[in-house]
Amino acid sequence: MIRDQSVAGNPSPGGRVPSWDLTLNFVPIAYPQEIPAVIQMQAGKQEFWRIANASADSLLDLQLRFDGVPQPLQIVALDAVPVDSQDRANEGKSVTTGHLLIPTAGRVEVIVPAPSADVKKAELVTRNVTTGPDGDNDPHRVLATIENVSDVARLETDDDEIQPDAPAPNSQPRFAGLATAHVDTKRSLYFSENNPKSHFFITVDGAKPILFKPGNAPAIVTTQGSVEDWTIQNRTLENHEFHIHQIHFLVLSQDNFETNGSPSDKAVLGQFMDTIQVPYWDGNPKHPYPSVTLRMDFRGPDVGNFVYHCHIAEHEDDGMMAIITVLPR
Ligand SMILES: [Cu+2]
Repeated sequence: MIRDQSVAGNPSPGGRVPSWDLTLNFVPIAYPQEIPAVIQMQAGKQEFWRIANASADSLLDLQLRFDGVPQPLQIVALDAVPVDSQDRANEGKSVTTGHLLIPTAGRVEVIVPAPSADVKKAELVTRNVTTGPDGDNDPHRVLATIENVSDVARLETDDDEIQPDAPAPNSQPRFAGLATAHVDTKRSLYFSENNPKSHFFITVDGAKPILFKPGNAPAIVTTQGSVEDWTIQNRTLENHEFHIHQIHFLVLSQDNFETNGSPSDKAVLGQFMDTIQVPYWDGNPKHPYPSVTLRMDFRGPDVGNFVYHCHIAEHEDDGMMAIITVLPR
């Protein structure tokens, strides 16, 4: 569980001073010493890790390094949904990556190898995340060092006891056929800020940007059963993390990321998530805004009013949130 907290002594921003200190399972990794947590593992074993970025504002780019060499992270699930098995078309195929960006509120489940006995330095790190000219400083940090132990003192689980839940009779798998479903509506939304940046907005293109208030009228009204494609642009000079309550979306594309200096994240393409980063625009008027296109699935049981927002707490608290109404079928 990775969280964040104020940096002690209020150092001036920039350089390698982070905007926020991180904690790993409540072990503070505090600037300037930044003493990492310790994870004990048994050589030759693999472990299942469930990781949450429960920080308010910090973005993570996790990597496991043995003597400096990135190790494979076998992603089993993103945002609590198993990868590549949502339609039950195939069985539990993991997605392997060398590192993974986890937005604020993002969750990932991974299988990781333990270091062998001859590894001298094994570390779980968050790599530097470039958040844009107006963004926070999320520098490289070692979150944990991994200690090789012969006997891990912990609750061991007997694999034989793990039984998958049987599907309910006649149940439709969540997200079934979403990739090929009829799309009822396409919408464009965008993140923006006023200048100097103290107000933050998420707006349906063409509408007037307004700060979030709980009593606002819904910005979007749709009907249960519908499938919609939303393109969400970032028109600001810092990263934002799009999140919607109640539903997941299928990640269709990530556009103009590289043009503006951010990598797109191939591990999440085609997966079902509820939180995704839209990286910063570099301010060059010749560069199109970075955007993601997401297939929104309103075919489930959830109706009524709920919200979508940037999950960087400072941004949502300063207005970057809006209401959607899903009318009953
Ligand atoms: Cu934001």
